[in-house]
Amino acid sequence: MAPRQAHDDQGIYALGVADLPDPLGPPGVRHDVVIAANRLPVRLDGDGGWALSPGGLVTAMTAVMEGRDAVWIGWDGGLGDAADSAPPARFGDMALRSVSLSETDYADYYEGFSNGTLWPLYHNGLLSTRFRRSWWAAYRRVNEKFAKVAIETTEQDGTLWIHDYHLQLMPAFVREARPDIRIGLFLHTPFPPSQLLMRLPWREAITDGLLATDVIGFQTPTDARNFLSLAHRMGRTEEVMPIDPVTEIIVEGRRVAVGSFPISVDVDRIDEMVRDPAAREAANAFRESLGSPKHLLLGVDRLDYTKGIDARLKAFEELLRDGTLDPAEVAFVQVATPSRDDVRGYSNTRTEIEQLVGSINGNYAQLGKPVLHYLHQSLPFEDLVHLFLAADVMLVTPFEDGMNLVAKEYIACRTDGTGVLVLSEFAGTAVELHQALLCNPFDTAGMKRVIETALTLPVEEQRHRVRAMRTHLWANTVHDWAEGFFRHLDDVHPRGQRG
Ligand code: GDG
Repeated sequence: MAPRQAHDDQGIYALGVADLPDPLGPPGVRHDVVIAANRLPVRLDGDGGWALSPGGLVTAMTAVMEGRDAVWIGWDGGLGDAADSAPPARFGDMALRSVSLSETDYADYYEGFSNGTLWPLYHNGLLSTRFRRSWWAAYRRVNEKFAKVAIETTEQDGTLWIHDYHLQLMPAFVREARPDIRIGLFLHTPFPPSQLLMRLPWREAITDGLLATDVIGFQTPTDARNFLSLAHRMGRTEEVMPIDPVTEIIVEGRRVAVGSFPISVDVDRIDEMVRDPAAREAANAFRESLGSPKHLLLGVDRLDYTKGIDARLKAFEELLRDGTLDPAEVAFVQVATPSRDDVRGYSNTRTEIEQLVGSINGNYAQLGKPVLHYLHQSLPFEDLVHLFLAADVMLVTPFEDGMNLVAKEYIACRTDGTGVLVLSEFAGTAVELHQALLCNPFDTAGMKRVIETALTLPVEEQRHRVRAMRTHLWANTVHDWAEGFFRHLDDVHPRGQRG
């Protein structure tokens, strides 16, 4: 098959395979299930060892890969050939294969195209989106690099599950060289309306990259519809067959399934942690250490401008200012996990948030008793569980979020049925957890009213809502999510059918 050509505003980019290795690549250890994501799931801890990284993708995938013959391909976080940063060959059940990045790759592919172009564009252009041709060239180059490793690592008729917006061209490179591989891609971010995506000078190549998969998974039906509308506008869909819950399209005579596969959490693991009596004791001790406030509010997010941390702090500040909240009765804990520190825009977000924290405590704390406890740190997951157990009200207020696992983790921790989840309408989670108190993070007055309602919600009403959300979570776990995805791959591209 001739390499597909994709236009951009500077000419033609060939998504060809001229430089790719022979179909099965050089001999080596091959795996049945290959995960590809920008980063390996581990990072150096402070003591020179390796630990699991925080973040939604890692949390979900480590849960579902337990006990499988899987390898994870990703960047190890080092630049150039720094041997001291080489990750172990295995971590837990999973083999690791690193992809190395040069400083230019990092600046142009990661900071540039992935986080300066795609991340803001896919979050409705929240921070100004920049389009640079050198970033695009690096994005292509690094996607090709990942593809080469996947081609070498995946066994005949094996499964390659690619994750997220960093690697949307990778399927096209892999498909050209290894049509036997069953390729799935799951996008953890939202997928924007085609009207917004059409601004991207390389929209054809991104569309074709995604269409080279067998299954493309999105977080919500809206994201899937947005992609289908783009593919239609690009004239790529030969036939469209809605087969609930996916839509199958025919692309160059090949079936591709496009659907919504809402990601979830490992509820049984969380339940086990919560039912340990030591967890309840830790939560109580934590609450006492804050002076046993009448109301404890909590926010847990990666420090990212999409998460709406500033919006919720402004609402909290106004509630204190207008006397609705009494600083003697309330405590707010905000964990803002360090993230993408060196990407443009993130340090401004951090500065803004920290100024708000200073101003709120400056005005409303008492000596030795802050009203707002702010941690710019990554905590062990056990500590997060204790916080979820201790908090009366969980504030999840992103401006735009693919899903938001924190909201689901909070509900999974509330074994006694109490607690209130205040949830942005613009998180994918809001499509599923209807019993949360929904808010619009762009509307400060509205958000204040919702927080007030949350603080006065009768316990019976809390239980009614939390129980309904727990029932939904137990019927839709992270394992169900992964199995659903694999099932569709088996259906669209049965093992051994091509190649
Ligand atoms: C993307 C999409 C989508 C957070 N701080 C710490 C920590 N975490 C864990 C949480 C949770 C995860 O990280 C964050 O979940 P989010 O859903 O907010 O995810 P993002 O990182 O934005 O990632 C998002 C997700 O992918 C999954 O598809 O939901 O929409 O943007 O699990 O508990 N974990 C630990 N320490 C921390 O300080 N251990």
